[in-house]
Amino acid sequence: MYYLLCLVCALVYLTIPTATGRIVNLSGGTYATQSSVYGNKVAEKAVDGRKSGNMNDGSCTHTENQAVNWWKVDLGKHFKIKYVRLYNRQDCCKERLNGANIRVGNNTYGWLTNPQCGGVVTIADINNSNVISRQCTPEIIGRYVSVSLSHEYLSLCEVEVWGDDGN
Ligand SMILES: [Ca+2]
Repeated sequence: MYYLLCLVCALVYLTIPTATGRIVNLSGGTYATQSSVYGNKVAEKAVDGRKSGNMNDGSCTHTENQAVNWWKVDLGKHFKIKYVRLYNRQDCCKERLNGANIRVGNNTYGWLTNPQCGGVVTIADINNSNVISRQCTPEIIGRYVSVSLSHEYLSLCEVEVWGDDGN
């Protein structure tokens, strides 16, 4: 009888699915940096939880226009990233985000080399919505998430990084 119970227990145990973490926004309040700062529009404004697309509301980033312009967030440790959402500027110049590239990986300076999460941002994306989503297919394990753009000002009003928090 004892052995039979143990066998039942073992079968039940083996059929329980492997636990996975919650899918949450990992970027809120994390440490962000960018290639340069235009005005006082620093990188942290894209992870301050405020999503207004109006630059005058003070919750959007802005770089200078250099050859390569980038924004990067450090999640503190690596996570399995599923998708990334960019909240674009809406008061002006939203087309500047055309060609932006999202990358996820473990290389701190990987805004040109870490694996790409989805395709580059297109004009169609920009015209379709003020929030541009890119799915990482397959999911990418990484600590750093970057957005890069060549020869154009880079402005981001919020960046959400959705992934498995392991809890
Ligand atoms: Ca913001």
